[in-house]
Amino acid sequence: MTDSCSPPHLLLVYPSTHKLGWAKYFQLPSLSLKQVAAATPVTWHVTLADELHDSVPFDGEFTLVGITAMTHQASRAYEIADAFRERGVPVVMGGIHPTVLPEEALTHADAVVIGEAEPVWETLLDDLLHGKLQSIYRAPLPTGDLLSVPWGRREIFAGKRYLTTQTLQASRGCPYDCPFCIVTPYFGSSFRYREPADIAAEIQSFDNKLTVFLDDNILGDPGRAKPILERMKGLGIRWGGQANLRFAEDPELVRLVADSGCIGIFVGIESVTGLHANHPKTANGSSQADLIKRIRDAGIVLEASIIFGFDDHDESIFEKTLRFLEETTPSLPTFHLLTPYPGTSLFKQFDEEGRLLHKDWKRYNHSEVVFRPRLMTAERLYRGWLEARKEAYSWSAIFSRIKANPRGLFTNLAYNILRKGPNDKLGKENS
Ligand code: B12
Repeated sequence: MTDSCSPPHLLLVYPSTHKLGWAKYFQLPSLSLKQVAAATPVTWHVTLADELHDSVPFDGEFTLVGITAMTHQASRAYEIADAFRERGVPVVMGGIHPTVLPEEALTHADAVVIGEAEPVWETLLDDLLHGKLQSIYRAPLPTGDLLSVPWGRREIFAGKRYLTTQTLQASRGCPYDCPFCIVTPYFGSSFRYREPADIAAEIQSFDNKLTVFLDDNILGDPGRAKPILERMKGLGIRWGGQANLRFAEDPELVRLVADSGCIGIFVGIESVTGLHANHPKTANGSSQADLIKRIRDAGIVLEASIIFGFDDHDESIFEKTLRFLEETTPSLPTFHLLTPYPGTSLFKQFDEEGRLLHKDWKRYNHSEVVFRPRLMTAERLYRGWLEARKEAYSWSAIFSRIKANPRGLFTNLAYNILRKGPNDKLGKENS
């Protein structure tokens, strides 16, 4: 603990389950902790320990330790929390896993923040300093369509090398309510956008051109996204973000995305069999192939994310998906194993049907099958996933994608080559 004269000291910890080698320099730092730091009063000294880069300073003098956790990080987060509490340092946990399972997190922490930190964080810190820390701080479920958050506190990343620390959000929330996703139930069923002027001002405070938006779906509401993109046009940045394919139904939006400096967009195709009839995320009118082509023709790198393991997937899904990718040729595909995260309707369904193989959270990582698939064995699903990755990153598949995406040729080639290594080899260690 610090003495009463020195400023209170907060240690924020990003737990890591594995070491990454050189690849750690190409990661994005935790936006969650950047925003928790930003919401912390300036009277506090804030230090970050990102386990990808640092060892956790267990013997440092801290007033409070704050730990974030997605589900696959939870076990490591609990180990770290236990070690600090053994030394008498209070621990608060936040992030998606403690938000969904606060009682579990409280067996390792003194307090848990449920939901977004901004509305409750100052109260929590004040309570701590006055010796009346509560165990649960529950932020209200977000409503409305406006988002007001402080600019991220980037200086906590000083001295560490990342792809960029220039990450931000233009919006939070998503109404689509996909069964495997946690966003709608916990972060609100509307798109909440920041004021375009505030976003542009934050971007202008950046030193370099590369900017990454970490929204759930930055283009989800075209009417709100367009004024933001209009402002970005003049800023000379190069940006990447995540959206859903339907944005390409609006040719004006696609043009604005390209003109505002977008170099790459990550899109959840999810399943080539469609999510379910009439799901709002599934494009209607234009085919997925048309939309992918429209993005490609605008010179935007499109990363198409595919998930294997839905209940209508049998062994033919791997072949169907590979043929779909051959026909539509997005710049690069990524493949995930369906993972029923706690708090989602998928988790509830599989739990009720007795189909969860275990609740060992560190294995809920998109690279292991943690449930019994309906139309094939878990082993077949795992093998099909590995084989599809290998085939999609064969040289011939890469070259046909590059040929179909002549604009941005070098960027496309570089992305594909970087991805080839991890996708190429069969075996658990490469997943
Ligand atoms: C951006 C993003 C990413 C980026 C992360 C970039 C980065 N380093 O910041 C990238 C693309 C790398 C990514 C990767 C993955 N992601 Co992701 N990602 C998101 C997304 C869309 C936004 C997260 C975010 O930064 N939000 C902005 C911040 C400010 O909000 P926040 O994280 O909620 O944090 C707030 C509160 O939770 C709270 N809080 C958070 N931590 C703490 C800590 C303390 C002490 C306190 C007090 C409060 C607090 O306060 C914060 C400010 O309000 C979310 C969806 C979502 N809305 O959560 C999915 C999400 C977090 N990702 C998810 C997953 C599964 C993954 C992957 C495992 C997928 C994969 N296999 O590829 C990987 C894991 C990567 C890893 N590092 O291990 C899941 C997690 C589900 C779960 N239960 O674990 C989510 C929820 C998406 C979903 N569909 O369900 N992801």
